[in-house]
Amino acid sequence: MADAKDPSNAAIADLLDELGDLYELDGAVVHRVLAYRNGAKAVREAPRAVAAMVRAGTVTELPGIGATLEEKLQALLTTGSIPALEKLRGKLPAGLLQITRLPGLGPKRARKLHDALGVDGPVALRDAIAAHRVRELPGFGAKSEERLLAALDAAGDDLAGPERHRLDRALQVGEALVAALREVPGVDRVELAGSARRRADTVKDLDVIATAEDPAALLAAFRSSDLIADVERGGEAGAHGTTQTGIGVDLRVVAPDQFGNLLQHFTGSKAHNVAIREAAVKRGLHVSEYGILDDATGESERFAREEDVYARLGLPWIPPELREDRGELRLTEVPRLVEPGDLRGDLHMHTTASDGTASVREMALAARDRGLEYVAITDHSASHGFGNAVSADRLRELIAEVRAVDDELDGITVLAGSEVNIGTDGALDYPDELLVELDWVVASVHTAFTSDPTRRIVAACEHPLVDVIGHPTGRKLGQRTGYELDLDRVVEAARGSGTFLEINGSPARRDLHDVHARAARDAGVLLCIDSDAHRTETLENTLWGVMTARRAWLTAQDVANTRPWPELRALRKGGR
Ligand code: DGT
Ligand code: CA
Ligand code: CA
Ligand code: ZN
Repeated sequence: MADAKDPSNAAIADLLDELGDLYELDGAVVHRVLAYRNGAKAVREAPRAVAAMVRAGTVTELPGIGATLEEKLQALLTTGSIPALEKLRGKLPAGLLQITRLPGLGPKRARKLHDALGVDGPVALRDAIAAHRVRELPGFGAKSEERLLAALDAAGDDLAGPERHRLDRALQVGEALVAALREVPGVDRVELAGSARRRADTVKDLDVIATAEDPAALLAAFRSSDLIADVERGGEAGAHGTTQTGIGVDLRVVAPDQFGNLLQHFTGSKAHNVAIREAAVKRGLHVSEYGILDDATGESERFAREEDVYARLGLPWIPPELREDRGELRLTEVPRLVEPGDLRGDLHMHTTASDGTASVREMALAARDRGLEYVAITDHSASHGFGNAVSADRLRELIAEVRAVDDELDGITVLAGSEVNIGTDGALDYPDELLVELDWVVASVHTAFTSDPTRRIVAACEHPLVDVIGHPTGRKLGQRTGYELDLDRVVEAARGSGTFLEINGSPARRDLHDVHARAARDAGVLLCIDSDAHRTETLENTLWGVMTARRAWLTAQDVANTRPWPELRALRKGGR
């Protein structure tokens, strides 16, 4: 922690976001608004103290932070506030910002409500709706009132935003912290426990379990780590802090001979632990975080190794990803879960042809460097609406480009594909004569989420040239829950037609979700783990997909793209 009084990165990012929102409400030009949003994102994602960078004069090294933002941050650190922010806060009420985040409103319309009706927040908005005053404004109607009321109800206390953190962001700082603590002299073992170790989609806080000959040195290192913004409490046995990125950390220092018990306990999940205790009682054993008490002897046993905790209970060591009380205690032998190294291909990625940032050749080379045997280039079709629109003619050119790169490069097979939008009628963007030219077709819903997505996805499964459904539920962690989908019908359509379902590895998606992916596998559907990379760096997204697949109990056999391409090619239903 650089200086006890410095604001954390998360706090700075919130201020920049607020500035962006207030400027937008104030009607500022769009690039100004974006500058603050980009700056907020850069600060939020920076693992080390941004306040310290401002003091050192190096903050403009962060992408998206220029001289203007640097000046605002300097003011914040020297005076404790940003003058422009104070001015805007005086002009625009805080409640107005909250309601701009309601779906269907946004800054322009929120501003109209404010200026015409004096609406300054959620309470005033409810009153205005009840009095039917909103519908009188141009651009609003009775339907808007209904929708806004529903949005207010759905938002509840949560208008301010989500409190959980995406796993990738939690692991970025969690793993760096664990690595740093392991380096401290006098420290023996440090492990991440909790939901982060179970590779859940999101985590509330990080749990770190450690043993040390010199606990004081460990705690001192934790307090002074520049990954940690602030330590709220602490004693000899542990501490509770917050990372620069705004994630809580529970650090517990334990005796070496109990490390296994505590690691097991704090890895959870709670449901898994409850099930373990209930099963143990039947064997005359009482499990707690401190040890296992045997009724027969009255003796409590402690274990340094987690494997020995499970062995004492007559269980195989259960991989953390399975510890959700979903039947894992009935395993006599743990299946060999899929691993990153099992993936031979990646069948969903974008290039500059649509909304990616790298060329076909660059993506192929980067994939080869990562050890992949094959990739499919799957740019968006025309109706996707973002990036360059790939018309049918453009797709023909792109296929030729892919074939040329494939001929040129050794050591990687480059396949021509597309991520085709599923229209509201369930139809695809390209004619069948063109789709049949492709090696791989991903079909996804990107538009009109409320317009019967189940029927559309079922129709896509039944299309003979569709190989896989991309990000089947459309969820975005912390942003939207996904379309209202009848997953049983989708799984049944996929099984009946021989269509694969994707586990999209983007850490914001991880879609299918683990529970659904497991149901799909149990029904006999093969899953594809894809990166959906839009740049060469995010080819590593398949790692998050593998984590989801492991939580879904999948083996390499259950994942289509662990096979060599000739074998997978023969499994496609298309028969082309
Ligand atoms: P989260 O919400 O993402 O932080 O999820 P966890 O699983 O990391 O939950 P957390 O941090 O509240 O607690 C860490 C672990 O400690 C949890 O997975 C199991 C264990 N634990 C916590 N509270 C209880 C409890 O009341 N009973 C039992 N049996 N275990 C608990
Ligand atoms: Ca936790
Ligand atoms: Ca915790
Ligand atoms: Zn997509």
